[in-house]
Amino acid sequence: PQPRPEQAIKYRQSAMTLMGAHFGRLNGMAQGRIPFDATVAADNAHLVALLAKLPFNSFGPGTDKGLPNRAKPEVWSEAGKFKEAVEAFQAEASKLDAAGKSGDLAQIKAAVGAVGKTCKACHDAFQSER
Ligand code: ASC
Repeated sequence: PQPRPEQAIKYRQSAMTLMGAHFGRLNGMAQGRIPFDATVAADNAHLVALLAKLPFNSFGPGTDKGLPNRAKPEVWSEAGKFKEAVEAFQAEASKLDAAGKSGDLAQIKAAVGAVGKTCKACHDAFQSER
């Protein structure tokens, strides 16, 4: 059975929160705000790639309401575009994992930038303002 809308919303929001935490550490290292540690970077990149698989099955029909959330109606009315945006993000998250495994800060920085663009593109199109 499908989870209730409130469970689906809570699930996807939780996954997004965790992605933000782990991506934030990489962003900090990419920007020099957090000292670069190749092992920590690799672990966080792997977690982002795993977490990237989680939230997007929880935008099923009827999950626009049930708990406060910022999904725009376009998630459902432009489902094909939403799927493309999700897949672009997931592809960049996989590349981030590979960059993390390389241990090379320049590669990690490039991959963090590319992932961040796909986060922002999807949020701009499909997430409403606070
Ligand atoms: C983050 C975060 C996002 C993205 C986005 C990148 O750390 O929480 O949504 O990066 O801001 O532009």
